[in-house]
Formats: sequence, C-alpha cells, structure tokens
Amino acid sequence: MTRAVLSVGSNIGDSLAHLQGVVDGLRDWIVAVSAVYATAPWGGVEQQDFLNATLVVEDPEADCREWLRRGQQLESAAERVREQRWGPRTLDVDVVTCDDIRSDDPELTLPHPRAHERAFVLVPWLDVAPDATLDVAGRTERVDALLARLDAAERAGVRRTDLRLELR
Ligand code: PH2
Ligand code: MG
Ligand code: MG
Repeated sequence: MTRAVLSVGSNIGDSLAHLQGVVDGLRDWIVAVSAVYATAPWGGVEQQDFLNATLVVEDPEADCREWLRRGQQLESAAERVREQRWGPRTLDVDVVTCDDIRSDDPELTLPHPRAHERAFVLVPWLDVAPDATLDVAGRTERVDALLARLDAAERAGVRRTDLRLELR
C-alpha cells in the first residue's frame, strides 16, 4: 500500500487534455485532485507558461516505483519526447512524495529533490493537503512554511484558473 503525491505539468499542445489524461489513467487510485494553475516557467528556460496540478493517489498494490512507471507510461501516451532539461513538454508526471520514504536512487529520488523550491508544486499541493509536510535536507517542514519562504515573485507566478480536472 502506498500513498503518493504527484505533480503534473504541461506546456505543449492541449495541456488541459494532457493533465486530464493523467486523471483518467489513474482514476482507480485517485484520492484528491487540486485546482489547475497557470504557472510561469521555473528553471530559466524561456518558454510558454505551464498548466500544473497536484494529485494524491493511493493503491494497496503499488510500490513507489510503480507510481513512477505509471507516470512514465502516461508521459509516453502524451508523446513526450526526451527534451531539454527544464524545457517544454507535453506532459510531466513527477512523484513528489511516496509515503514517508526517502530514497537517493537517481531513478526515483524521494522526496522530489526540488519540490520545496517550486511554488508550482507547493501551491496546488496545499489545495489537497493543507497540513502537508515535506522532508528537506533531513528536516520535516510544513509545506505552507516552505511556500512562505519562496520569493514573492515565484508565488505570484502561480495563478489559479477556472479550468477543472474531472474524475469521471
Ligand atoms: N516543469 C519543468 C521545468 N519548469 N515550470 C513550471 N511552471 N511548471 C512545470 O511543470 C515545470 C517548470 C520540468 O519538469
Ligand atoms: Mg518535472
Ligand atoms: Mg519529470
């Protein structure tokens, strides 16, 4: 049994449809779905804004690697190609946390090593888990406190939209 927090993002093609494809693909395991946010690109590559959302999923049968595998399968279904680091993509599915597991495995580092720097992960996460915590450098921190520590400009780049992901 694992419960995972997944961050999903897209800035190529029909981004809302790409994110909806993840909700559809993981339908049986979804516990919560955040609002959809339009977000300024993070990471220094000049590109279009993203749509981002956060999902909480749970499956008695899945281990953490299985969430990675399912995410990668959905990325392939969205015809994601191997691209520039932090560059544009049809679909990105990142495992942010998986239970309280910590792992240095380069294939699946847990928790996600950059989640705490990214308002586009933290803001939608708080939608679905207002008391969420995240381990950063061996310390357990509240996600709302991590968000408050980011630059105001970083937070302002994450704008809630009226777009919706449907559980159907
Ligand atoms: N994903 C990236 C790089 N930069 N910026 C935003 N706003 N949203 C993303 O999902 C994103 C990004 C690579 O994973
Ligand atoms: Mg990513
Ligand atoms: Mg990724």
